[in-house]
Amino acid sequence: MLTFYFAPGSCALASLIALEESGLAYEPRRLILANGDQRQPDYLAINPKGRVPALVTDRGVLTENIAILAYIAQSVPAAKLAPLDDPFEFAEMQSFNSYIASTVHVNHSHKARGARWTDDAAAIETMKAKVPQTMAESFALIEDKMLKGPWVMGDEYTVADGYLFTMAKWLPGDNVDLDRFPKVKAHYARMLERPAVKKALAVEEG
Ligand SMILES: N[C@@H](CCC(=O)N[C@@H](CS)C(=O)NCC(=O)O)C(=O)O
Repeated sequence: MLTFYFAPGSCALASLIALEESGLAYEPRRLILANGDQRQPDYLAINPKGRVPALVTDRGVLTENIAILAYIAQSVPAAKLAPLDDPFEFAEMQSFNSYIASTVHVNHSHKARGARWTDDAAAIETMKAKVPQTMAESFALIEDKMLKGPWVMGDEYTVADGYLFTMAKWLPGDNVDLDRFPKVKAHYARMLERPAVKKALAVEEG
């Protein structure tokens, strides 16, 4: 049995959606980041990074959305959550997921986590102020060049869709209007119709 550690409102939603799409049995464990649950010794023993998500498997703990998403997709080929038989397409999907993890998510983190990069209070404010611009620039790129439609990879739904949905959900809080990106907005609405997404959002709510 898998155990999945997540926090409401976090990037862990991407992996939570994938778990629900896969049909894998898992036990959800909810952390509250604002309470510092992720820095408690019992959680650090599971994930020393002090971050969510973490997926406990019978072979060990997996962290990082990109790894967890690929693991879920490969564990349940019948769920068709990734182009498993095509190395190029699989790499394209991972390229999308890597852009989300290494650029979009990092843009967003400058709003509330500036202290990771500087102790200078003025610099933290400057970083915060830049978030609407960097998020909008990333989403313009996704809208114009990356989201093939109707799903990220084209006709086939993949784990990348839940990751895009998770980032798009953050846009209002980052002061970016989703209406600026009609393809992303339509994708977001399409995602909300999926039973697995509804279930993941309900699990997140607790
Ligand atoms: N690259 C990691 C990022 C994980 C991450 O930063 N998670 C955030 C939530 S979105 C977190 O746990 N933050 C808690 C903290 O910084 O204390 C992934 O994609 O899994």
